[in-house]
Amino acid sequence: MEACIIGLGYIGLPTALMMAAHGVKVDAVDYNKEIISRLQNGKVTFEEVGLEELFKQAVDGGINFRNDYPAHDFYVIAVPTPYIEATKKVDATYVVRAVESVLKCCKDGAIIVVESTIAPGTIDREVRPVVEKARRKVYLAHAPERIIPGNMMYELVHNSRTIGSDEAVVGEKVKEVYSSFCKGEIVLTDIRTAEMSKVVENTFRDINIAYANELAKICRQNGMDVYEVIRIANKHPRVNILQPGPGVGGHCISVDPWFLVGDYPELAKLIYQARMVNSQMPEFVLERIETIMKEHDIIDFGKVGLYGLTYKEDVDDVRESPTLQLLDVMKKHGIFQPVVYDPMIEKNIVENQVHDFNDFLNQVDMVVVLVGHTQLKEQLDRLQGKIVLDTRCICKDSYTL
Ligand code: SAJ
Repeated sequence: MEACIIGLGYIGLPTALMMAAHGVKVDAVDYNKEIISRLQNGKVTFEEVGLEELFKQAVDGGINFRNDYPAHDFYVIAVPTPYIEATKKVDATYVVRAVESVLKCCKDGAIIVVESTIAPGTIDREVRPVVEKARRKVYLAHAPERIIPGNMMYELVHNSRTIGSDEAVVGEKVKEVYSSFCKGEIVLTDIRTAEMSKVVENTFRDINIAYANELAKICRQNGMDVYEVIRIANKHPRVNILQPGPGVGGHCISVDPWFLVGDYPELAKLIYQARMVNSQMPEFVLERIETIMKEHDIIDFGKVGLYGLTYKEDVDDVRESPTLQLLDVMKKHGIFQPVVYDPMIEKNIVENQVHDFNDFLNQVDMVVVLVGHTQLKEQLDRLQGKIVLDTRCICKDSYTL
């Protein structure tokens, strides 16, 4: 079996490596020369448990990293699909460009699988016309990914997957390639259903988190412990409320629901409200910080430290991170930037960022825990003597949301 994976980001790279490690002959393509040269030099491009080990297996399996698009009969496109801020609709430009490039080099009868998350109907509206214009005989499919950063290696192998295609025989062919490594159930359906089910999954999670966040605000007003309330409610066999937090980040849950809002503004009311609740959490965190500062007569934001810059624990991804959202909110309010520290981030990406935990602790009187990295969980005693606002429920005897 052969496959060409296009776009070696958070999804494309592990997928390419997984296939190559399981006997598929893989060409792994990215137009970014820096990424390719890094991979060719034996270095992975982001941190994920088990990724380096998988990388070695893929190299042993003969994976080929390249900038150009080779002739193949099986392509997987895993490029970014941002949303357009003004319209809330999906921006499928990268997918369309990748398909255009594939159409110039692919073999007749090739299968082009789009893995990138797209709004329902995107393939019909934006990809098919490109194929028709090129007058090439190719088959389209959609195989949205489901893996969660932090547990990618396990989930790539064990999660169930969905494959949407126009003809069952194409779906079977795609299934055969994914079955090289995927032990989960592979469900075949049509393209629109596959597009919709992916967006629906992430929207479900966003709505559930919004419920937890709204409960946090209600409980705060009434002086109740939201974590205890949720813990008890979840004892009900059909209740499973998620956890409140400082906001929802990452490139999936904070983005995909917008695709439905953008396409169905009159219908997607609940989805819109959930997005608003979650995106207003940084404002709520700021209010909590200010209340606690007042209680302790802290007037200088330079004495406040934000722990965590990534969008969630133990990843090095800062896309749409609640901390960055909070810093934006602070800037809007004209607040001097507090000290920021994240053990997972080596580069300087914000002002007043320090790179040493001791430095961080020495500079601040108050610590706002925005991400529950294992690094902190393993040494919570280091926070002793600090005023702590814990938005992730990992510390005892601290202020909470
Ligand atoms: N969060 C909370 N409370 C919770 C759970 C999460 O505030 O109880 C926050 C996190 O801190 C983070 C954000 O939500 O800021 C999203 O994190 P996440 O761990 O829920 O999800 P992602 O974005 O890392 O991955 C999601 C997953 N989707 C679902 O669980 C339905 C993953 O399976 C998808 O593959 C991924 O989106 C994707 O790429 O679409």
